[in-house]
Amino acid sequence: MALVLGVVAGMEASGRAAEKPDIVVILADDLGWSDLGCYGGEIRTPVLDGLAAGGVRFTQFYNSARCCPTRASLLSGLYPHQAGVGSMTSDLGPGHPGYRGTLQPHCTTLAEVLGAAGYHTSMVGKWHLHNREGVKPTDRGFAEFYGMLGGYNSCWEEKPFYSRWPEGRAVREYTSAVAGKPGSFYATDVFADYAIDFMGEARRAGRPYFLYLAFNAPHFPLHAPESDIVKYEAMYFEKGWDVIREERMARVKALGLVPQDLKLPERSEVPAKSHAVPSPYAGKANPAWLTLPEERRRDLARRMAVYAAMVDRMDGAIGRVVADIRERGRMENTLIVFLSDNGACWEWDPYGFDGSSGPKNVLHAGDELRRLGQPGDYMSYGSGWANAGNTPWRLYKHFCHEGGIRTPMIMHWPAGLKERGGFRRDAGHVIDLMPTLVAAAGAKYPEERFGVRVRPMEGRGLLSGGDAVRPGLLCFEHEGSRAVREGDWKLVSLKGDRWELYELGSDPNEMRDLAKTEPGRVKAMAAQWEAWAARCGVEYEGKRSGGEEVKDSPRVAGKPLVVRLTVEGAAGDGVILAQGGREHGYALHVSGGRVHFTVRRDGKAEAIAAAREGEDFAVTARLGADGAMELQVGSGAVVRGQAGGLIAVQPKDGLSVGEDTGSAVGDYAAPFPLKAKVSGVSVKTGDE
Ligand SMILES: [Ca+2]
Ligand SMILES: [Ca+2]
Repeated sequence: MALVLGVVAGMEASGRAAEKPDIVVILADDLGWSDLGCYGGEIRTPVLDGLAAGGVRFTQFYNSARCCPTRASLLSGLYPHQAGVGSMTSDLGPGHPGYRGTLQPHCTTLAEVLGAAGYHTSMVGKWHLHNREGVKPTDRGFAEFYGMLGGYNSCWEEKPFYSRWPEGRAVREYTSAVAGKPGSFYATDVFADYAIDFMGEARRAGRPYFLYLAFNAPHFPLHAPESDIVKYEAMYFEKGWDVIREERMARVKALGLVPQDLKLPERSEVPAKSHAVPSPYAGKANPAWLTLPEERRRDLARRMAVYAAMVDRMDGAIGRVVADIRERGRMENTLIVFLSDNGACWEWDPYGFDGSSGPKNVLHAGDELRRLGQPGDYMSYGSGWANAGNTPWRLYKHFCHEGGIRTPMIMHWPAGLKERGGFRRDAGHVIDLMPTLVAAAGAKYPEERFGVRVRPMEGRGLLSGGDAVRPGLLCFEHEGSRAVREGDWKLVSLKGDRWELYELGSDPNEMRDLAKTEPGRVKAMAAQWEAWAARCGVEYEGKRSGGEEVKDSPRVAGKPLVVRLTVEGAAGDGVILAQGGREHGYALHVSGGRVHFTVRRDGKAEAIAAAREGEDFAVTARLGADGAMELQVGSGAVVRGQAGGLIAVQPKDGLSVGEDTGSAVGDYAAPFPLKAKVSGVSVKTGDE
């Protein structure tokens, strides 16, 4: 009734729309599940702990595993691929509607919906949904923006990374004082300055406001003021990640966030399959803290201390925003939401990285340690600490296991929520924010946007709820990691791997894989995931025909090969699969109604071809130890040839499916893309 009055009766004497809450959505970047005090962490976060104590914490809330897809999903109320951001900001073209790298015309945003309901709309912080003309925050419903249009960069340098939109708006002076210097730039503090400005603008205009405050903390490069780092450095050196994991485990139980009989899993593995970098730890568990030499432990303790300082400082910035709301007497009727866009970041092994996200790591010692976190430095803290950050869940950001997708989630709204410090134990997802905010604001979700039909919301409102099992499915896919959850059952896989099955009610941290004992359930849930993927425009990477290069290409030098795959819907010509180019490599392509198998050695190509039947067919191609070539398409006869030997050198161009990246292996002009679905790709090397 109150909401109806707010919409229909319009304004109070003050000019303010009656009854509508102010709304602040706060997003952290790469924050682990148990980093906050109110989620079991040792990092000091009194402000967020206070919001949790006066509101509600969700124990099973999900994001979409990575920056861009979560932001697209949160803002649109759709699954990321539906919104056009199935991966990151690369645009794969109109043939790949789920992978356009930015929000598409057929989705709306929280800002557009709330703006249409009379809200003043502003955004401060990290956008990461592309900076092209026409897709910036101010093109997608936010009247004011200050922050970072891209994904990540220094917290210490404003130019060229941070900007104010619309163009021509005045740039303010900063209140932040770092190292005793007033007016200095530190992104987290400056975000609070702008947030307070924008809330003030809305009040002066007599309008309720929607503020989206998306911190780039604690994403790498890890940067924080020294005064905050020193609070943590000695403690992390003394305790290390093993003690921290145990302490967090005890606290998440004491807080009632997880079942009392839950066991702390082994340290998570350092994933090998998606590892861009050779590391001695790839495919193995993170090492025990005390097995590391003291110098390494000091280096890693400093890295974690900088990370903790970023979180600590972010809590302080949120504190300034909350204090401003409180001073105006608006805490009662302001809906504040806090969550993280993905789990803690493991890139790419236990030692972290320096310079950029890649293979370089520097062991800093002595006075050099003080440089970590300061202007000019660029580093991250690695998989050992990320594992502690996600306690008690497995794996990390990027993946669809719980450590990648489960986020802390706090809602605080005394006027609208019954909870005061309680929990919601039913599963939630970032797609739920749209229906929640639409309901809270008395807004209307549109059917059309500039004449384009808008897809219906995928989520469900969060203004009421409790312990009951969420009906329906929650589905996930990011760069080949997949999951589907129905009730307490969860089917999940790493990229290119088989499905794992868990019953999260009794096994929330995915320790007992039931896939072998419940094959029927695996099959049924896999079919549900496939149907969701087809409905939402997911192109599973193992199948994508868009021609993405496969990471960790097979080592083929000097080895016999067996390539197997299935092609579906091949209407024309193009490359099915290729590894290598003009010097060395092998490829399968379709041309003139035939499938060609090419092996190129030292620049010289040998090819054989077999007729295909129809648009769907399986292919098996072999290169034997003696250079013998075989090709079989569908149930046709095996065609034979002779390459003259094995491919002696590992090709420079990686394995690509659906096109030939770089230079061409076969007799065609690269990339020669194939319009078809290529699935079940297997490249076996060696004698088998
Ligand atoms: Ca992130
Ligand atoms: Ca190539």
